[in-house]
Amino acid sequence: MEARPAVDDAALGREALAVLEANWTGSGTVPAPGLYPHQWSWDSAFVVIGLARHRPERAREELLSLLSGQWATGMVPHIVFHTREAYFPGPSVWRSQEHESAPRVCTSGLTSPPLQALALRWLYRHTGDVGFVRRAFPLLVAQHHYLASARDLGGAGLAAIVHPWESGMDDSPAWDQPLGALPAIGYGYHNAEPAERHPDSDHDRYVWLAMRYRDAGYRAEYLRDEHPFAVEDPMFNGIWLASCQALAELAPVARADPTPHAEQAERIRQAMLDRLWDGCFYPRDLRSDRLIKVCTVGAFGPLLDPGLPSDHLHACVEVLESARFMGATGYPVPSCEIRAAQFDRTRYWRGPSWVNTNWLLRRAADVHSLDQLGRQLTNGTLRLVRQAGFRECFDPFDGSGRGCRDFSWSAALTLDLLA
Ligand code: 9WN
Repeated sequence: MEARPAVDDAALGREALAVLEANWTGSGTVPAPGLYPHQWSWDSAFVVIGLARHRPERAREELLSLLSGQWATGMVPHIVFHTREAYFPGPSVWRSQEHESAPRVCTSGLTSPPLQALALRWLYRHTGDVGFVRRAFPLLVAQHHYLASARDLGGAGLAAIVHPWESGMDDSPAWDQPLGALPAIGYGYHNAEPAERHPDSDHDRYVWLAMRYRDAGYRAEYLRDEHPFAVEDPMFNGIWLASCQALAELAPVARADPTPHAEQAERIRQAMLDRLWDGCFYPRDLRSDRLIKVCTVGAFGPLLDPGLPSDHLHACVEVLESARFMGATGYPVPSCEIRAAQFDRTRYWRGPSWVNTNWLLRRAADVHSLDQLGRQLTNGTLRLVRQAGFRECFDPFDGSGRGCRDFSWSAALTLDLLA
């Protein structure tokens, strides 16, 4: 493990702000220099959350800059390309500009966990900026409307992801089953990626799926009737539910009616209980109509809901604290349960710990007043970044850093955890 000189809270906070300053391009914060040279949707929302208290003006710019990529359908894309930096798949693959509903700036054609309303609520909590809430609120209502209409592919009130990239957890073992059901593909889209990221076979499938959707004109009917990958994911929907509740809370500020947002949250809760619960929350593969029975950190997304029934809450927390997850590793929270055959402490979303999922679970602990769990998550996460720096992810057993350095959400959420 790399040794770093001991840093106190104030110095760690200054380092975090310096990373975010360096990753600001003038039109958004990149997740990390080099590997991710554009603005990614949920990364950007985490940056807004981290900057809300310290640099509210920058946080507002960050959110508006992301929302400049919103499509007329309401869809907030998972990548907004503000600069011409090379990235694959870039604008020439997505071809967003061939679509009437696309914005002027180039974007991807997929979406990502809808964390923006929660981020807006965070910003409002720290700034009390009514004018900004009024400006951003309708855009987020449109985002939620898109999810409730174009993405309710199962017809039961949940939003389906149509690509592993939409989960934010690309190579999670949760997607092995639906990806394995795709035809054998040999497109040869080789990526010059380190082994701890995606093997070529997975990357081929990612690109193939994205291009099928593009070639179908990014149409909702195609997603419903033909697209071969459609999954109801508990983390995506848990975040959406939390964002619906944030819109309900912000509605009076925006002079809007909170009721539809509160009702939407209730629909999501009920549908997750009816469709994704089997002793723990699991993703549902809509194409095989089966639960995907591997327990990953995504299983804990519904904990973000203050209205989660107490039986379900206690069962989830028991799994989280058990030797399947936090109870066995020195650091919170492995991205896959460690007893699963697919667990791999070295590979991206198949084992390593991530600051963003730790932060989401810390938020869930706050929501349910689980103070000890909250402290464990906060202290464990701060220990990771103090020891290894603002890395992309971390070995859950020894805390060593993995992936990129100077990773924006690791820095941003550290600022929030330090507060
Ligand atoms: C594909 C930017 C993004 C994060 C995702 C993370 C990773 C991209 C990749 O990086 O995804 O979008 O190249 O694997 O999995 O959560 O938003 O940081």
